[in-house]
Amino acid sequence: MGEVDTIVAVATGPGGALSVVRMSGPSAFEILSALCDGEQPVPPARVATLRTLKDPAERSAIDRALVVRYPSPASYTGEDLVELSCHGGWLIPALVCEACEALGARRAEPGEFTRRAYLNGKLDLVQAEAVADLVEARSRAGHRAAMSQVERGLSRRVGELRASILHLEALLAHHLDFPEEDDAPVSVDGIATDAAELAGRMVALIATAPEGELLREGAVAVLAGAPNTGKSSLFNALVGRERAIVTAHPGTTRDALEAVVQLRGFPFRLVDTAGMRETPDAVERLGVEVAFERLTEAHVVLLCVDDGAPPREPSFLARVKSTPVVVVRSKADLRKQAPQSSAPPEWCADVVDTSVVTGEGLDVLRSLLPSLVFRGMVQAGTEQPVLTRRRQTRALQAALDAVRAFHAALLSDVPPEVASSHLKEAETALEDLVGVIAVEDVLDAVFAEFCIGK
Ligand SMILES: Nc1nc2c(ncn2[C@@H]2O[C@H](COP(=O)(O)OP(=O)(O)O)[C@@H](O)[C@H]2O)c(=O)[nH]1
Ligand SMILES: [Mg+2]
Repeated sequence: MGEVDTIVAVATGPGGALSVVRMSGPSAFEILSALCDGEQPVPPARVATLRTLKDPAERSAIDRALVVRYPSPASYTGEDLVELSCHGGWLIPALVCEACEALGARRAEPGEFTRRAYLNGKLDLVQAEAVADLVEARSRAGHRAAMSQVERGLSRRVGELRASILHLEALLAHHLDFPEEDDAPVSVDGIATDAAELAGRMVALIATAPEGELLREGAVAVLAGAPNTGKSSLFNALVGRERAIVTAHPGTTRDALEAVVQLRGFPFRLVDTAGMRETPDAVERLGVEVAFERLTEAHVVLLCVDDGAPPREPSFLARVKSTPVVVVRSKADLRKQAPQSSAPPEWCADVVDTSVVTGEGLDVLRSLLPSLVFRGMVQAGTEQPVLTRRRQTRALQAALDAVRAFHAALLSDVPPEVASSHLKEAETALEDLVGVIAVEDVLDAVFAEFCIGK
């Protein structure tokens, strides 16, 4: 790695009343002094101090800003870091950055502050990823998962798994050292049982991945059904504003409209489609094709029907066999008598009567959709650690495969010394997952309960 330089960037979004300019690196304090033209006293560490920032070339004032100095290592990046709260808008933050650049700083790359924080051991990789998710969260559940990862929820869970691997290694070492002991505390069978238990915990964490990954993207909920069955009206009611065009004339929605909504705090991408029907109209037929395409990426389908009759499975659902389907019997306010409630047919998850006129059934849908798509999180609560990225899932899967290989090797004729190489693999996979781990605390935990040297 080359010489570390000093980076600068506007940390806040453009156009606000205030902006924060951040600068990190070995020259940060020097540049700050020059920015304050060397005459104003250097602000004390970690105390917000008012300073006039000056243009280094023209010596003219750019802004009066609150300056905070964070000496290394007690800063976000672990380096000397300066935060300048200046006036916002479009020009001032840019001028402040340019002034810092003129004094020797370089514009930061995206994510570079957090990258430095990781490299300096301030965050592990999972936490660093979660910082990005936190800023981009668009649902409360997504926010909670990101916050829990920032607070090391997932890192701790991975740390526990890693400690269990080290424990297996230690048991194996003990077994190899004292194989003949009659009352040996560790038998091969015992180690195999522990390995199977560990694999089970890994499986449970991996099982959170499909839902966790959807927290960032949003689950796709597609409104399908024949024209005029109230799809667009339902879309508008769930989105909460008049987005889609609603008309009494069948076949008006020709495109697929999409809106991001939160249902009980979970992110959904609600997709309104053209009705599914045979039509001679070329434009409408295109819409029907788009509807079919969107169906294939749905995580849940809302099949709208506008009579109270027992629903029949439409042929197009053959395309989405494994996706849960909710039958929405719309326009309930128009029906004279409540339709008989019977058990939903086996091809659909539930049947809900709705009316956008009275609001009937809308709350049922708002709860039902998260419970179908985010079932595990709804049941376990959103405080449990979940995997939210492909990278995390792949690493954990690699670790699981290695633990299973270890288990299989133990129970076959493979010498235990050889079997143990699989444990090393599993360990490496988990290390890759969180980046460098503080090995010390893991080792401490292992040896506290394992008194091999007594
Ligand atoms: N009374 C009543 N009319 C509805 C309801 N939902 C939709 N409609 C009417 O049914 C017609 C078709 O609705 P629309 O949402 O455009 O159906 P789409 O073709 O499936 O998108 C419109 O005239 C709506 O006003 C409802 O819950 N109650
Ligand atoms: Mg429509």
